[in-house]
Order: sequence, then C-alpha cells, then structure tokens
Amino acid sequence: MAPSTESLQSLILTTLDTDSSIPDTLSLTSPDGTTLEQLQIQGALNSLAAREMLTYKNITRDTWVLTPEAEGLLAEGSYEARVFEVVRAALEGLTIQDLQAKVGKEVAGLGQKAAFRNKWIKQDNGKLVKCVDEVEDVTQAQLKEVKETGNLKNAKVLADLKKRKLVALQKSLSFSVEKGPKFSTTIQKLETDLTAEMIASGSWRKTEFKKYNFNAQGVPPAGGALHPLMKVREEFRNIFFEMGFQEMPTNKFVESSFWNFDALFVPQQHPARDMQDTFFIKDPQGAGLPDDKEYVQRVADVHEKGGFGSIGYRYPYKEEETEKLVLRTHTTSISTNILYKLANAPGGFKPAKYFSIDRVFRNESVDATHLAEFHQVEGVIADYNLTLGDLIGFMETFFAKMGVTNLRFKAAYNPYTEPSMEIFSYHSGLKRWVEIGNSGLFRPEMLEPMGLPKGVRVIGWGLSLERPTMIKYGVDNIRELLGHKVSLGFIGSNPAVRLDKKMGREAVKEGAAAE
Ligand code: FB9
Repeated sequence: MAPSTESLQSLILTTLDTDSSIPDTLSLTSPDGTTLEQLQIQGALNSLAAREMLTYKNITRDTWVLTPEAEGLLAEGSYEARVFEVVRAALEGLTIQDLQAKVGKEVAGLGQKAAFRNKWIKQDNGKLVKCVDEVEDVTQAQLKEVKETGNLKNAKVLADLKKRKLVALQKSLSFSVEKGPKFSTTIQKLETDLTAEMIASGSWRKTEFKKYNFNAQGVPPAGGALHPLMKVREEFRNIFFEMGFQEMPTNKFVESSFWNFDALFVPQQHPARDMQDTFFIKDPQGAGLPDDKEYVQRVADVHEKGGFGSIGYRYPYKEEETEKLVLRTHTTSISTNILYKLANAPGGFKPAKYFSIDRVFRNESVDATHLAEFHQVEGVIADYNLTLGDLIGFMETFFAKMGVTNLRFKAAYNPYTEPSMEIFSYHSGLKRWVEIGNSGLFRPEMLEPMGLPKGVRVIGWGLSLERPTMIKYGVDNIRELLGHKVSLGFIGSNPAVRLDKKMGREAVKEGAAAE
C-alpha cells in the first residue's frame, strides 16, 4: 500500500535529520521495505520545499532495464544454456526434433544458434552432441549485471542485448535533498485562511500561512454551455453574415394560414394543411388578416383564377381557412412576409438577401431522426433576372462554406417554388448520397400579388439545423441531441464544431447518423 504523503514527508525529514542530506532518494525505503515511487516522493518534496524546509535537485539517469523476456532468461537461464543442459544430459546426442520436444521450438531455435556459436555443442552424424562438459551462462550473467546495476560495462554486448530486445533504456528520476533554511523534523500545520479572529487576536502575526499556489488550476467554473444546436446555428449565422445576408426576425411561432400557406400559393386543400401535418391553434379561433386587403384579394384571386401567366387552382378561396392560426410549419412564412415588405418598401423594391434559423413545427410521426419540431435554416435572395443557374451556383458556394462539395440536384416539388430541387451531397463516411436540403425559384403566383416588380426573381433554399449537428457531433438518435434524455455532460463537454472542419469522430460516426 503506497505510503501517505505525510508519512513520506516525515521519512524524508527524519532521514535528513539523521543524515543531514539525502544524496539520492533511490536509497530511501519505506518503513515496510516497499520500494518508494519517486514521483510520490517528488510530491512530498514539493510541499516541504514550498515551506523552505528542504531543497532538492533532480537526478535523471538512463537505466537499462530487462524486458519481460530477459526476466525469463535471468530466471531460467539463457536459451543456449538450456539447450546445452539438455544436449549434455543426452549422452548419445540428440536429434533436433528431440531437442525441440524437450525445450520447445523457439528455445531450441535460438539456443542452438548461440550454443553452436559458443562451440558448446556440435552436429555429429545428425545428432547434437556436447563439445564441453560445462559452460558459463554469460548471457544470464550479463542480464544479471544489467538488472543489478541498470547498466552493462561492455557497451557492445549491451547494444546486442538491446538488438535482441532483452534490455530497454528507461529514464529514471530521483532526487538529491538538502536541508532548507526552515528545516525541522516537525511539520507545522500551515493556516490556509486569514480569519477575523486571527486579525482580532493578532495571532496572524506568528501564524505560518500556506503560500498561495498561483499555478494551481482553479476549480473549473460551473458555467452554462451552448447546446450543440446553438453552436452550429452560430456557424450558419456566420456563414450567412459573411455572404452579406440579413437575419429575418423569427420570434413568432404562431402564424396565420395566410402567411404560412396562402401567400405562398399553397392551395387550401393541400395535404400539408391537414391536421396530420400541421398543428392548428384552437384558441384564438382566427388571426386578423393583413391590413392590405387588396393584397389578400390578389392572393385569393391567384388561387381561384390564376393570373401572372398562371391558371391558378380554380377553387373557391375561403377567408375563414386563411385566418386559421397554426404553429408555423416552415420559416418560409417569415420569408414571405419579408418579401411582401420588400415589395412595398418606401422607395420601392431593392435587391436583398435574407436568412432565418428558427424552430418550425410539423405534426409528423417522430422517429430516430425526426421530432415534431426542428430548426429550419432558410435563405432567400431577391433580385432581377435570377435564374436556376444562379440558384445552383449559389448552393455550391453556400454548402462549400461548410465543407460540403460535390453536390447533385434532383427535381422536386414545393407548392411555392417552380422549379424546385432537392440537393444531395456525396458523403465519404457513408459512401452514399445524402439529401442536404431543398430549394427553388418562388412562383410568380406568390411574388407578383405582393407587388414585386416584373423581372424580380426570388431563389430560396432550406435545410435543417438538426441534421448537420447530428452529423458533426456523431449523434445517431435525435433524442440524444434534444429532449429530456440529453446528457448535460454531452452538452457541457462538447467543443464548438467548425462546420468546414472534418472532426475525427465525425468522419467515423457520420455513417450511422446520416439518413
Ligand atoms: O437538412 C437536411 N439534410 C441535411 C442537411 C445538412 C447536412 O449536413 C451538412 C453537412 C453538414 C446533412 C443533412 N434536410 C432537410 C434533408 C433531409 O434531412 C430531409 O429528409 C429532412 N428535411 C427536413 C424537413 O423534413 C420534413 C430537412 C428539413 C428541411 C427540408 C426542406 C426545407 C428545410 C428543411 C426547405 C426549404 C425551402 C425550399 C425552397 C425555398 C425555401 C425553402
């Protein structure tokens, strides 16, 4: 059982007291004779040195130590000595097979070679016979010298033993110790706190205080930690700001069906607007419609009769439907409202780039990668004569900022964009294509009723925050990332990720996390 620091300190002080110095702490042995760990001794020396009771210097030396194999040879004799023993005992000589049977293949192999070299044995018509009556196991003696002295006078032999992996160099550290100015054999307990009583009584004057250890690592401050999702959100926000985007205000989870659906030319009977996809608010019953009644009418008209080159949906547009309140199913509702304001801004439309990152709610069946809510990352760019090529080009630029390249685009459908495309990236970890987002050119049926000038096109795209976060942090199940099962340790201990930097674990684990 390792001696306590206190008992080590008193051993050192009593030794110093008797011997006035300790030339090498290797000589120190614990009262129960167990060899003392030099590192533990160093701990005891440090606290005594801090109190100027002693001073010490390091003694580093390279000592040669025996490898486990060499320990075996030291204990049972060298291979060649063992072979010689067996051959000597076999008066009629011994076949190789018999020798191997007796000492094993490896010993027979290694031992023979050395025994031959030492002319201890020889081959005689197919049998091994002894050449001498007795031998001195030089190897064993050499290993013994190394064991006892940590070295070997004959450097050549030492090099050979090293080559045969029988010895290894070990740096050993010990200490030479001298008495210090405040040497004493008793350790006075050092006060660590200056108390009011000490000051009142003045006892502090003759009290010895423990020195401040300014190198001591402070107690890690129990501080908050950003949730990994928020760390990745910051990465996305930086990417958008870098590209000159403005952030849209997203502080409203409850949206009217007008801004969440109708203004985006999503027909009122579209399945996405059913209970099983959207959370409808029971109370209050309905939302006030936008004050711009003409705009609402234009939206109703384009649904019913079309316009702007569209034939519309040709169904009776119901005001009560458009007033229904919902938990927003996408942040595209915010984009729509911002685009409307852009179209009606004093001084008229100006090209703009906006983004939003916030929670959206979908009444969907939850599974390992889906909850009834997720964070949507969305970008929109409004400018004259934007094309599908601009969208594709921009996607490459945008995703390249997070280290995602080699994109593929697959035609898709959204009620509010035409053409629409799903975006895929080839994932080296998974060795397959992963869907990393959705995008499109907003439909004129959505943009023109707002009053956006002819020729203005708006490209938009979106992805989730959860997917990249799960991939970057190697999380397979979304419940490890969100919800009551999340380990706070995971939150507190995870460093912020750099979206554009491949993280070790991530490369490996990414496999499992992807869709
Ligand atoms: O995030 C998604 N995938 C993804 C993203 C990033 C990633 O890692 C990056 C490497 C670092 C890995 C995967 N998806 C979008 C794709 C799929 O996960 C998809 O199955 C699930 N989607 C969500 C919706 O689920 C119902 C992700 C979410 C999504 C989908 C579409 C939009 C936004 C989020 C959109 C949009 C849009 C389109 C046009 C105009 C404006 C907005």
